[in-house]
Amino acid sequence: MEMLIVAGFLGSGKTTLVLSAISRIIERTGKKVVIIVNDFGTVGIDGKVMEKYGLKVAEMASGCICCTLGGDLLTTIQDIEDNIKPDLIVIEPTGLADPSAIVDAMQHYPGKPLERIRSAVIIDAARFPSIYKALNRPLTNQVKNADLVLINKIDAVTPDALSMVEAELRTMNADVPMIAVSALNDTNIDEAVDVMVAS
Ligand SMILES: Nc1nc2c(ncn2[C@@H]2O[C@H](COP(=O)(O)OP(=O)(O)OP(=O)(O)O)[C@@H](O)[C@H]2O)c(=O)[nH]1
Ligand SMILES: [Mg+2]
Repeated sequence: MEMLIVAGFLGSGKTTLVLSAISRIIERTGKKVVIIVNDFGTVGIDGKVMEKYGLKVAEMASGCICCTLGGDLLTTIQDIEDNIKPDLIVIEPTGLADPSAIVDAMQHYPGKPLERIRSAVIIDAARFPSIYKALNRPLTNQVKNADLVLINKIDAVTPDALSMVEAELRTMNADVPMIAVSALNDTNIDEAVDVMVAS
């Protein structure tokens, strides 16, 4: 079993991205996928959507995965492993969760050790200037520890603004793959999936 953590601040487009990427991931890899989200946010994921994609959704009712670290998350994952036996678990934590906290928590996972844990961090290009100011530290931590950075909502910013975002993010992590996408318009999602499923 592998894990993909899709992190990013509130409203950055995590759910939209997961929904647009997931059918491609399944098509590309033939994997059995489970998604864990801890709230459905502004984008409705209902049973019908899930059925269409052949997916199962486990919702963590009790708030932030990052705050309830340990017990809840590990139990949920163990439950999923025992009952569904997926090849891949996709986790969408709440906004402030640092993916590395989930990676750390998984050190204590009592089930079979995961083959791989990867994290993609979604950055909201449209709100980047204000997030950069107000949440610089958690933002920097997320970007530093990411395996993939997706700059989202490029449909909503000018090319100049996008270049500025890219330049700032590069100072936080010089080597990470960085892809500018629009989850809403399905722009560059194939490229993002390439990195997500790369072996
Ligand atoms: N313009 C634009 N809007 C987007 C894009 N991706 C997502 N959105 C919008 O941004 C809002 C938040 O998207 P979500 O996918 O719910 O974001 P989220 O990160 O899952 O949000 P939370 O789970 O509430 O933190 C919605 O209104 C989306 O339609 C994009 O690429 N471009
Ligand atoms: Mg969401």
